[in-house]
Amino acid sequence: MNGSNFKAAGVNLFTRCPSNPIITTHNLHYPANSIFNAGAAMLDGWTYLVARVEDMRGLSHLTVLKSKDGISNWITDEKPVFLPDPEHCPEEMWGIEDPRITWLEDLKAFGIVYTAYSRRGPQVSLALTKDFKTFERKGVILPPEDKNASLFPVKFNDNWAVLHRPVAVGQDSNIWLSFSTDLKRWGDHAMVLECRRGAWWDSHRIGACPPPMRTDKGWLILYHGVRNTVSGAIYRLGLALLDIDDPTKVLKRSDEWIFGPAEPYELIGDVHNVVFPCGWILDEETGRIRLYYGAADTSIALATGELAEILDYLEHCPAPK
Ligand code: BMA
Repeated sequence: MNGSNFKAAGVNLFTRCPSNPIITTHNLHYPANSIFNAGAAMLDGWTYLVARVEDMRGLSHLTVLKSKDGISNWITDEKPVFLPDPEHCPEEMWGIEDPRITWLEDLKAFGIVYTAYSRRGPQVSLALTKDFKTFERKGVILPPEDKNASLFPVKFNDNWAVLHRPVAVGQDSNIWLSFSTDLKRWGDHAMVLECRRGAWWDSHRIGACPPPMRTDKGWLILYHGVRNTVSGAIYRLGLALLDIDDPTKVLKRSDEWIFGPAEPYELIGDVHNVVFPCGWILDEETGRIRLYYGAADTSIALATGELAEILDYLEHCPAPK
């Protein structure tokens, strides 16, 4: 295998939108510190983003934006529709963060898994919505410390499945998969992707990004990998492919990162050197993916890629040992 060719292919898989960052706090109707890490979905021909907004106290809530072309003319809710509710949900006391949205056909609703930042650390909560106006909280589904959850859109042998990233004290943090018949009680936990340690770009922590995308080659997984350096952490993105019937089986994993901080809005911000996608949308007709990512914990940016090229690249990646 010619590594340098694959690197070139990987680097070119996603192309940044020329008008990046496409969303900043200027899109909000109220003062805030930052808007970033947004889940994405299509509804009635509109692209919806559910974005994390950090207020001037440092606590985050979720706000909804929609756009016809998914790039410009965003219509932002006058007031945030999804605020933390620490009175009824004490686990949300330090805010709610990083939503990932999955259409759950069986329930005819979008499932949103998000980080509830509790006094005991981050944990994973679930809410359902049909219209991005009202949200039905389903409560905590995974206890602290856990985050970076994203739901599969379908059941496996009558079980829902979720990727998530529990933290083992004093150890690296890896991606796990858990199953549930009712979206409430989760079990059959299995680790699917592990940090590669040492000098690797994904040596310290890894976490699933947008929800798994069903393709004819398997479940396409985009994940962030963190490497700690003397000047801080670097968040980059890698790819994996899971078996379509048994997502505990990893078919492929990219050795190289395929996207990383390079532009000023990704290199410099509240947290430097971060690209952090929580949502992507596949246009079934064109095969083009729109990837929405938080840039340096400050703004929202967009990059596009071709599903066929991404799968072709993955086909040439090694199967994990
Ligand atoms: C992660 C999450 C993200 C954030 C990233 C970089 O742990 O908290 O929300 O974008 O760190 O700060």
